[in-house]
Amino acid sequence: MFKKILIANRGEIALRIIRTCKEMGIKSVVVYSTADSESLPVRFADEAVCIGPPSSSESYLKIANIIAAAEITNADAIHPGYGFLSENSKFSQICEDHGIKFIGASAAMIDKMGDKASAKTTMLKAKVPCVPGSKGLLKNLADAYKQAEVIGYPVMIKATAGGGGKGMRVVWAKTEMEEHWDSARAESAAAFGNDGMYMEKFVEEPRHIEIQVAGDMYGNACHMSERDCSIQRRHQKLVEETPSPFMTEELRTAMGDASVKAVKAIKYEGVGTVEFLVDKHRNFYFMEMNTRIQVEHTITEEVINFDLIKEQIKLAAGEKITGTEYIPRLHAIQCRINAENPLKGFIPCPGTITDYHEPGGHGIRIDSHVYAGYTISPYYDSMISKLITVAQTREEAITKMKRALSEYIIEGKGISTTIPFHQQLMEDKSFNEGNFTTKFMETFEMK
Ligand code: MV4
Repeated sequence: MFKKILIANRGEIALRIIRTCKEMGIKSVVVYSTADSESLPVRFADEAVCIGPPSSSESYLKIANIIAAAEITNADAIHPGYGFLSENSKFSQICEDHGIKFIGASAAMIDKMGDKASAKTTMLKAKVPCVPGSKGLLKNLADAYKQAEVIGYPVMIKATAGGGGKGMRVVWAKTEMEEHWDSARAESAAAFGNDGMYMEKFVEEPRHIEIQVAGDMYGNACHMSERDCSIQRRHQKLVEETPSPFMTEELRTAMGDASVKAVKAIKYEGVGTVEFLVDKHRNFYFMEMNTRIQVEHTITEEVINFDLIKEQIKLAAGEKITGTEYIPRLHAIQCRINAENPLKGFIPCPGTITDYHEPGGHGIRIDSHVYAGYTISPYYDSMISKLITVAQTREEAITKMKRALSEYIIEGKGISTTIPFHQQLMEDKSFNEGNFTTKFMETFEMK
């Protein structure tokens, strides 16, 4: 097992990883920018190394500084958390070249799954269901027209280097193809330095359901059931829950089996997530695979009573997967509490928290790094807390969430949070009926 892990991240996930390190008897080192010198990760880690100024590109993304910090402190592994360098193949490779274990996927695996068209080809070969579409990349505009006739409109053109919705267009009819082809390619080239595009049938009003998976270096793999992440806005998730209210025993078995097949086919090592689109007929299609721990891993942990960060560390150290069958018997919901104003289009509003009180009691979990006096920096994402409730049923988890939200006090000059949004959502009829798709937030209106 590792003796010392360097955490190349900040905020709640850095704290989350430090906590598991302590429980495993592993020393922790956190790197931080000057904006985070007063942060809880810096206080709670065994060691802390300042790696640069507030700007991410000069600190949390600065590979040379992070490697230097790992060498100075003699860390034998690096945990990248989520975001930042967690799915950066160059960083994964540099860690390996320095004899430091990257607690995440190998460079080759990140590249294989990061190119969406190639990931899809790999999944098709493994017999994982995918949205009908082009075989590999589109050659040119003429090819796009030709493929769309075969697939049938509406179609979607997607950037192979994409993710988070960038470089993606719906094409409803052939008259729209040329403008979308041009603008999607320009956007992809600017965002990713890669304008490779592929095409799929457009799945209308899908749900976003993902499967938590794990694999070890001996070819064993398992899944840990699903998370429903359909409540999102501009590709930012706001609420996640498990089980999905749309799930059936049959669908869970099918999606779980497909995900395990995927993990085995690519010889995946570590914890990961296989994302699917699910249409109204409960057909499911592979969308992408995430090779990192995700923000919403918490709800899975709650329903199966299992530490996913611990599993991730154990798998990186060469241990076998702990189990092969996880049967969730509880319901968990996570609300992301962001420093954003839901009445003003969710604009970020950083500032200093002067008054802070967390809800507590039975079935409540809060993953957060903030405290009274904490300043939310404009340099990083605006998430301040993850509020998770766990109960026997979905109805009880919602009731508990309403109760917890009503107790949550986060105040400070200029600070608004997404708490009022979550309160309204928990009262929403469609949400309570489990009747929602990825389009839900497009029509949701704050009162
Ligand atoms: C789709 C789709 C409909 N049909 N693909 C959005 C992010 C990117 N990774 C894939 N995305 C989508 N791909 C086909 N063939 C709809 C989306 C989509 C979406 C997916 C999941 C969650 C929220 C979404 C919001 C808008 C579009």
